[in-house]
Amino acid sequence: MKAVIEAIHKSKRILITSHENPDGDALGSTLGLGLGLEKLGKEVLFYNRDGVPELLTFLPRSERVAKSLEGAGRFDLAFAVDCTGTNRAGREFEEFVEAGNIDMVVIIDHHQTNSSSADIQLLDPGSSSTGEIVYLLLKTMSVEIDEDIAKNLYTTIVSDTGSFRYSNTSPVTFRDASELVEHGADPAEISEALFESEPLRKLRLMAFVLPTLSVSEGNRVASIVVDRSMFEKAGARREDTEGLINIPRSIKGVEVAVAFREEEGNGSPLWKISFRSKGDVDVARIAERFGGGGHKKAAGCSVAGSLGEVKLRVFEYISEELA
Ligand SMILES: [Mn+2]
Repeated sequence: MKAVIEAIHKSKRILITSHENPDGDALGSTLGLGLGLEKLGKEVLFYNRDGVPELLTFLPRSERVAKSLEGAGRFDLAFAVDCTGTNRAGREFEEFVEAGNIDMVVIIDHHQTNSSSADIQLLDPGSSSTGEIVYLLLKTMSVEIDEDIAKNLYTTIVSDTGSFRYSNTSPVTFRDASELVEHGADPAEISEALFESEPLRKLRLMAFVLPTLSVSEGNRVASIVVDRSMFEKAGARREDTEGLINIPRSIKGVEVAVAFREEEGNGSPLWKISFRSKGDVDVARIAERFGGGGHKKAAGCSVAGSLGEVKLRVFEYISEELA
């Protein structure tokens, strides 16, 4: 934390990015941190490879998030927030760093597994969200938390705790949320924006996904599949798969929920796999065996191959972890 604050004080131009296909924690942390740094007189550029999904355009100042780094210039400092490694921010960012456009890179993250791909890493697996760490950082620097910052940071917490339902919800989470509400975040407004503003095409996609639901290991494992044909039939976008894993996760007795999502591969099928754990199974360990990562309760990886093959391998590892 001290090193990060020192780096901020020494910097003028700061770039802030997050992981591709960003969620509420990724973008809320990006914006909350950047708006805070602007209060310290810093020049900030917000960047995300995939931009802002429709669902998150309610985040204050989200229109400032750039989708390209072309002509962005040089930066004294860059933050990759909610990232297990700088590679999570995408190829363009990595190349931008490699080209020498940034003097120092800092990762802020709450995931358990992390690659040491940055100059400084501010990590706390005990935090519910990256936003909680950003909030602590801003408070430590005595940044005045205004309504825009409060709304962004409150959203990070609500997103990553599933509205204070998951096991990462701690007394600190409630304290932080309470303070952010005092600073102007409106819980009802943010909940409606996050959970009751789904595009119709997402519900159409769910109608195709639901019949793929299957259970194994005596109902301890449940999975769903989202393939390309379902996307086409529903007119859905990639971002519409956000939260679909809650379907298998919601079943009584399920300890491990899995979602297989078909990606645009070069010829051969590629599956993006998300894992959620409701019990003691460490799903990061399963994801890591396929070159992915995450934390104990939520992790992901990508695996190439036919669905049948990929499922077989994944379920074998899950079975081992359950045993
Ligand atoms: Mn997060």
